[in-house]
Order: sequence, then structure tokens, then C-alpha cells
Amino acid sequence: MIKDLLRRQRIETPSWAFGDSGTRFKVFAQAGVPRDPYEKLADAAQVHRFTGVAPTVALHIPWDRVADYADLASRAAELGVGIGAINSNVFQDDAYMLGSVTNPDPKVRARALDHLLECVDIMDATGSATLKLWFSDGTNYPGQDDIRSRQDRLAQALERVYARLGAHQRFLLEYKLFEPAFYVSDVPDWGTAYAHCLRLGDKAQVVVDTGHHAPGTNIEFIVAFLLREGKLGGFDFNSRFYADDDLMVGAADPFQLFRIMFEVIGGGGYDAEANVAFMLDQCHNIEPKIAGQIRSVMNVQEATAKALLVDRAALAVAQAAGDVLGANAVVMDAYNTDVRPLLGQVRTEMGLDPDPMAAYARSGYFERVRDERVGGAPAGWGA
Ligand code: PSV
Ligand code: MN
Ligand code: MN
Repeated sequence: MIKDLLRRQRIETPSWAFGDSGTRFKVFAQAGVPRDPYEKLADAAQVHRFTGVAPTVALHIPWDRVADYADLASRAAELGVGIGAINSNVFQDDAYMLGSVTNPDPKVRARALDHLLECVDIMDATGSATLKLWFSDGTNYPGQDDIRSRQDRLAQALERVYARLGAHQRFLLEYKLFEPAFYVSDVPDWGTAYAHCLRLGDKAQVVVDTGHHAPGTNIEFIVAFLLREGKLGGFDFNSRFYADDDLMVGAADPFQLFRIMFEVIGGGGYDAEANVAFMLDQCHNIEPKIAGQIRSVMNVQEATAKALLVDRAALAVAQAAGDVLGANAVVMDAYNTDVRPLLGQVRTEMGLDPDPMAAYARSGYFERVRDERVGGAPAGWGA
């Protein structure tokens, strides 16, 4: 039973994880990185090939702009992967210095809206069912702009995008505490995202990027609450030590990742019908990218396996009896289980190597692309 559930897991990789990335101080160029979106898909296909649970790739527009999106989708299918969420980008043009959809200038707002609607066109062309919206909008100084007016402008833009969605499409609204705005962010927290989505309807849901909270925030509570309300659309998984570090998920705090998956499973978010998208949003600044993605997928699998191992019946008994220590022990017993042998078995039964990292290293893929590709493209941040 647990093995079946692990076999059916789906984790989406981000196209931008395969290109060069860095901080505002330096983008380190790595050998063999993709030169175009097609090569990013080829790399993502390797992650799926060795893990068996990463069959879709998220795109970021315009970082992944191509002449023919239907062609990109069919190439993906040939490689054995599909196109996942389309991520909009209204944060890197000069025009957006004072905001995109919340900008006081109507011309800038119109330009941003055009881009968001173009992203829905790309969903139509690629067969993607999910649009991911993140706005860098906000202000740096008290008085710079009117907080309430900016909320009105945001609501108007969201209404327009919502109206453009097809029957099987949805958008996920992403919140972030701060950065690049340092005083007010227009979508700073889950409550703001939730309120906007609630007004719009079922096709608007919240996406939880695990790196977008203040230190100490109880993310699993947010997950439990949103799931209960049918408003948890998905995750951007990554881990953080300080701010939005975009490190490999499960690297900084595997216990938090376990606690999140425990709530996901308890709230029915792991069931296919719940349609919760488990996406990675990471940058591999100093580590090799494909291997970094494989490690991240494995970290999610391990947290999931541990969360699935929690003896829910024993937990319910302990909770009903008010047995604080007993209930906590049930959860900790699962967390402290070494699930690597179980996952190795699952992979073997799927016809995969039980050790994806070693199998990828042995495959010679990296050496091949390193020799073939000269002059890789940055992930987007430096583009
Ligand atoms: C913003 O920090 C964010 O988390 C959004 O999801 C962007 O699309 C993404 O990072 C780019 O890596
Ligand atoms: Mn994100
Ligand atoms: Mn982020």
C-alpha cells in the first residue's frame, strides 16, 4: 500500500534549475548547461529517467520563450516528459520598477496583463493546466503608493486572468513575505493570496513556496488550513536558512518537510483528485544541476515515505486519550525510520536502479552534454 503510493508520486522539476544561476554577487557558469528550452527538457527527462516520479517540467516565460510551443510540447513528449505549470514573469523588465499589475501607471498594468494572458495562450498550446502567478510588486518606502489602491489593481488583473482560463485550467497565486519589495509586498502572505482566490472561485488556488515565510512560521499549519478549504493548489519546494535561499528541498530542514507532508497526507492532499502540484523551485548555484534535482526529488520522496509511515490509527487513539507523549512518539517513530531501503525496493519494482544518484553518475550523460554543449544559457536571473 505505502509502496503503491510512493510509486504514484509526482514531483515537477523547474526548467530554470537546469541553467546557470547565482546570487546578485555572481552567477557561476557550469559546464554542459542547456543552451535553450529544448535542452532544459532533455536534462529534466534525465531526472525522470532515474527517479521515475518527475514526469513534468515547469516553464518560465520569457526565460523559456520559443517560436513554437506546440513543438516544444511534442519534443517533451518524445523525451518522456510533459509540460507542467507555466510560470509568468512580470518582474524583470525595466517597466516594472514600481510594480506590474499594481503599478500606478495604467500602461504598465496593461503590459503586465498582456503577458499573463499570453501565458494562458502558452498553456493552450502546450496542454498545461496550471498558471503560476508570482508578483514582485510592492513598495520600499512608507507613502510611496497607496496600499489599498494596489490591492484594487491586483484584484482587477486577477479577475481578467481568471476570466481567460479554460475549463480545465487554473491559476496558482504565490505569496512572498518580502524581496524585491522591502516595505510592502502586495501579496505578502497566504491570507492575502487566499482572500483574492476565494473571491474568484475554484480555478484560483494558493501555492506555498516553502522559502517565502518569516523565520519560525508554521508552514504545516498553513498547509492544513488551505487544504481544508480546498485552496491548496501546490508547492514550490526549496529550503532556506535565512531568506528565499532556493536551496535543495529537505537540505536545511528535513523535519519541516516531513511535517508538511504529514499534513498533506492527513488532509487528503496526496490523493490524485486533490490536484496538489508538488513542484520544485530551486537554483543550484554551486552544485551540479541534474544531480541536484535528483537529490531534491529523493528528499521529497523520503519525507513522503516517512509521513506515509505514521500509524494514523495509533495516533488517533493517543490524541483522543489526550496522551501527549504517546501521540508525539507515533509521529517521531515514523520520522526516525530509515526509509531509504523501502524507496530502493520501490525503485527496483519500477524497473529503476535503487540508487538514482549513482545510476545517473554512471550513465555518462553529464560527460556527453558537457562535450556537446558549449556556451550554456543562464537560468534566467542573469538573462
Ligand atoms: C520568487 O521568489 C519565486 O519563488 C517565484 O516562484 C518565481 O517565479 C521564482 O522564484 C523564480 O525562481
Ligand atoms: Mn517560487
Ligand atoms: Mn522564491
